[in-house]
Amino acid sequence: MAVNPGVPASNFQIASRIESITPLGEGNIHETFIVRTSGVDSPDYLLQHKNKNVFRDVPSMMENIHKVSSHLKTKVEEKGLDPLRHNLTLIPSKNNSLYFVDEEGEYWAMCLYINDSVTYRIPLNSRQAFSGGCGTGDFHNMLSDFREPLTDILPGFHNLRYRYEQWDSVIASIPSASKSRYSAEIDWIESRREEMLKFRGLFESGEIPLRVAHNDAKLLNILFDKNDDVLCLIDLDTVLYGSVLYDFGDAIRSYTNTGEEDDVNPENVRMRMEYFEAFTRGYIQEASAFLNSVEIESLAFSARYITFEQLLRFLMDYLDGNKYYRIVHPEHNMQRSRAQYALLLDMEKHYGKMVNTVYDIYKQCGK
Ligand code: GN1
Ligand code: MG
Repeated sequence: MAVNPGVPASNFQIASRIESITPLGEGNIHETFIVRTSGVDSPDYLLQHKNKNVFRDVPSMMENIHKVSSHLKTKVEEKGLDPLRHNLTLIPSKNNSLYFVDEEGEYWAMCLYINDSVTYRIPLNSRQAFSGGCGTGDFHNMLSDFREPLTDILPGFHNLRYRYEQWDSVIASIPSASKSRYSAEIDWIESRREEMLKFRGLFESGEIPLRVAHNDAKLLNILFDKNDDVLCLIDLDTVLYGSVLYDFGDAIRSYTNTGEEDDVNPENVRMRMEYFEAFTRGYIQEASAFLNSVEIESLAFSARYITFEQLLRFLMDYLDGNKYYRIVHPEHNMQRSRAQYALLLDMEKHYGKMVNTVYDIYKQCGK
């Protein structure tokens, strides 16, 4: 949808004059703009047009973000760090709301743009993967004493039992010619049903506890500084009670991929064990203090679980007529799904090594 960000931008509490508004084209769901202001010392901002088709309760989403970022702000200040750089800062609207609704009923939100920060699609070196692990573990650690209620704005988001229900109804709704045409791809999903639902059982039994998670902890959602240290995790739209394994798994999916998430050529996509090792080392260093033994034992499988979930969701959206994700061309969701499938296959191949790596690192941490 073509939208005009000018009116919403001017409805937030920005002190200085707006100089330019330019699109930032990374997200699969929302539209994001960078709002530059005049004056050497005046900050810039990120403006987002929220996708209300995916996020049906934007007010509750913004309230969740507000609660979590306020908690993180206190933690960051306790460490003596600058919360304007080490945390996401929401900018209220002119009528003191966490969002602005335009004349067409579209929702907008704004946060501070953090200067001298970098995001990556693929890590440049192991040091970045290690830092990412520390940053993600630290994020979970800071939230481990968060006790406020959060509205579950995306019920079943990383719940594969729920995703299989959605999948079954999509498969039941498509013509049999499509089922034959995509039988190989459909088999990717069917052949893993049992193992994925068995793993799901660990969440359902409570052996894997409910904890606050980011739920979209891919590499692109981590801000690094120029020294490859993590500033903070961004894009908090999906912060919900869930499992830290969703974040660990999504991080491994994105950090270890040698290609793009939607690589045109699945041959480019492999799992890089070196980055798995580095991320895991950083993560365990920060998070071993509060993780239970089932969580530790499940770290390696969580990467397969989340990678599988992503390829299922991309494929399901493709078969369902591309209603959910933003796409650049009609085959885009299939291309994403194929690339993620290539990654899953390589993870399955390396799985034994992944399990041993987690075990060795955990032992070295003296736990
Ligand atoms: C979507 O829009 P973005 O990139 O923040 C999706 C995530 C996926 C991700 C894959 C609400 O996030 O679940 O992991 O694409 N967000 C939602 O890149 O579905
Ligand atoms: Mg997101």
